[in-house]
Amino acid sequence: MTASLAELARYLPHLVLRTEPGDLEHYGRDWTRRWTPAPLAIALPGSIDEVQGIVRWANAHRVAIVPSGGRTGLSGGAVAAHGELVVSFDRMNKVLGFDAVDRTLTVQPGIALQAVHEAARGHGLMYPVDFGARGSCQIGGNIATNAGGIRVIRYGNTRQWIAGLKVVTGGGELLELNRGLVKNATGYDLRHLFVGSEGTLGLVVEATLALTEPPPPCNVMLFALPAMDALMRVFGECRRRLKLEAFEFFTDRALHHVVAHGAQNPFETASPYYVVTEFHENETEALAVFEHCLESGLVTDGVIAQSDAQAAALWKLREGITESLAKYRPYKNDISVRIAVVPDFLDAMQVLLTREYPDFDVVWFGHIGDGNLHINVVKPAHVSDADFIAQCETVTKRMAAILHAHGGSISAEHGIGLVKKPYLASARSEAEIALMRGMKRVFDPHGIMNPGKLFDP
Ligand code: 2HG
Ligand code: ZN
Repeated sequence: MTASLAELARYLPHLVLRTEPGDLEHYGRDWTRRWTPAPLAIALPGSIDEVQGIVRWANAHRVAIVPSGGRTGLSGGAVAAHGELVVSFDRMNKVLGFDAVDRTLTVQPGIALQAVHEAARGHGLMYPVDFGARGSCQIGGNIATNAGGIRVIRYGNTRQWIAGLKVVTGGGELLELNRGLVKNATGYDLRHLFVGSEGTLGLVVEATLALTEPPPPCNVMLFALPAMDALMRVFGECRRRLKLEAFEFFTDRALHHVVAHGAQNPFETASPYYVVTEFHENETEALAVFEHCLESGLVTDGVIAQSDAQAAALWKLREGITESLAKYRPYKNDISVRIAVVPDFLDAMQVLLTREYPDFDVVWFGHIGDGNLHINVVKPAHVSDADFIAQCETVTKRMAAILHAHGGSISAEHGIGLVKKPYLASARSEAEIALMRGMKRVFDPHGIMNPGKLFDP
């Protein structure tokens, strides 16, 4: 143990500190698996006081802090590869309170998203942000990245559900932001600055989440589509006639991987594109939409779930994609454009990717109803890791230029972290980035909070 760590242990005698190699490895990385973890130690605070104590100590010793949730991030935001102190919220994972009148749930940052869902359900309500990593990701990380997921189309991103936040800034102050108020016209809403700040301004130590009514029982339908240009037309039809909870797409390559990983393909013949959609209406209205799309040649096949088990099996085809690809450690892109621009943008992307990756396995899927596309590129066996990353980065640079031309964003919901840092300027102006740097200096005067993420120090 270094002298400064020994001092931290003396200063906060109840703080759990870990330095075993297995822990350094485990807590030093996220799902990107590109960087070798090398943190100084792992601190597992049990209270807000301990978090403040850690930040004070880190400022005094100029030790960098990497906040750590479930580490399911895909942009390297939770990577600790340079002797940082990882602050994990694994021990701060409780529900602190529920308010039936305000319909809010107050939680510690280390609670898993799924546990938030269960707690809300236990009160007859719903926390609507949802995505595949729900069992492992933590609410603090969701807030730090303004996580999106499969129900943004109806409920919006995490930001919309944050009624209040307690944060410890990089300077060590404890701020209580918005305190659950519905209306609060008192100047800058600092709460929203912390949502999506990727741990660069401070640490979220408590969150008050807004809850809502659960939807009526929903139906889940899977469509097979013959061509990419049918996608947005099917979306238009579904959005016009159905109250959508989700509208997600994936390609035949995605289906191939997810089926190889154990999911069931309900179709006998292959199609290039698929859509899974969930909506409030009954089967009759859904079948009318399906028949209209079939007659117009927009879809070639479809299945409507007849039970919860079948609905889950259809969802597995979409939600299982990331896990089915994990063993290849694919290069990931998470991009967005305005919904109106999606068709033009898809055309431009198809030209780029067909030209740049003629023989690569390129897997497209995502939240197409939000204009958010995930593009995973699998490394061919004959290409080295370094050449693969170099080629993907060249293509991403071109993609960033196309995005810029279409007014889009290089990161829709995964954050910038380390992976997308070189492309930040394609989505944010020089003036914006300068202001962001200035804000970091205000909240984190010694630059100890997640340095090197989002932009270079
Ligand atoms: C999803 O929508 C996640 O499933 C992960 O955002 C996307 O693995 C990915 O690229
Ligand atoms: Zn996603």
